[in-house]
Amino acid sequence: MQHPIPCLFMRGGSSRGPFFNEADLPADLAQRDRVLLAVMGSPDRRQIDGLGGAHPLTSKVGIVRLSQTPGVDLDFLFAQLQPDKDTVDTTPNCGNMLAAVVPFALETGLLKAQGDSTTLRVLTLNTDMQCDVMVQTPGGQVSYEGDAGIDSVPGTSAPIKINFLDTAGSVAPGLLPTGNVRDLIDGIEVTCIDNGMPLVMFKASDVGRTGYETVEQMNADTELKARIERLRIAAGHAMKLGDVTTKPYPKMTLIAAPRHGGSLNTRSFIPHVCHDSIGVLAAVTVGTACVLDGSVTQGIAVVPPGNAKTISVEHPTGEFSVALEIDPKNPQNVLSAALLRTARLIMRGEVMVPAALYR
Ligand code: NQM
Repeated sequence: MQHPIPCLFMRGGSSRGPFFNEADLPADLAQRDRVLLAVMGSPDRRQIDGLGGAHPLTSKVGIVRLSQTPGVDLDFLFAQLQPDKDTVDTTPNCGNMLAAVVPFALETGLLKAQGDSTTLRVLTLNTDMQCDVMVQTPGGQVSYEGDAGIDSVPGTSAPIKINFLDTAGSVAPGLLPTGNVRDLIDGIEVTCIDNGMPLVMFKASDVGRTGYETVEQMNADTELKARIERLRIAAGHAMKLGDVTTKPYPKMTLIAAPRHGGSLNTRSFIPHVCHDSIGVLAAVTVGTACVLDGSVTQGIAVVPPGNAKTISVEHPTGEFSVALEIDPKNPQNVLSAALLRTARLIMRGEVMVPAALYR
């Protein structure tokens, strides 16, 4: 006997995974996590017995419900699973999966479209972060057709605009959790920063790399991975995140001068696999570091003038533009960040898990 669970399988930005209405999952969290592991087929490197795609970016789950918070429409809980581990981590955010939350709510009738476009306020429960998400809804239906392209996703689709309202100190205690804009940790100059995603940023040249290596070269570089894991563990303590050995954060970001007219070149480890592009809130956090005096980006990043800045974060498959609004009274204070994503409903139906999980 198997147990069916209603589910939409969706791409959100450059991530993908099953989305659930919270009411369709067990209320008991330990049981819910066992169910999610079965849904994805973890732990198993290939996730052969589930929906997971054998990569952290395709080992993600979205859980949605109507919000009870005044002024907020929807609550979103993001769960990061790993192909080969039995962990279900709901601590950090995912700005990519977030892009599919409003389409999910409209597709499943949780809420109704407002006109040709629909803007809803979403609270990400992982870090208590609010944002406004605007999707195209011509004729009251979610549209997935359009000319918005995002790097590392083939083709184009309808644009989804996300405006983040409060991102500082999402998981770490504050924007600069060590209290400094720059630290020397394990012999390397780093900026430890969290404007939506805890990151440790450092110059690729400080670990003997150019920063322009391919994803394949980065993933095959066991010496580099061991070096940055040592740095990550030390930085985790400095960022007051405790022992991060088994945690999916902080992510590690190698930086170098831009090469394609952007603001900064990056290679992002999430945290043990090199990202094909860069996470949404990782890009917001990198952009924020670019405007902070004294960060490790200084002297490398090309930052446009003015209080409304677009920071173009170069990554292995293109660039990610983040529009930052800077506090005119304090140029070190980023007030909000806006960006463009796309999403697509891939499949709707029921995912089957062993009935024994419900006994
Ligand atoms: O930073 C990858 C992704 C992410 C997370 C990761 C994300 C974000 O690309 O907001 O989107 O850093 O694990 O989906």
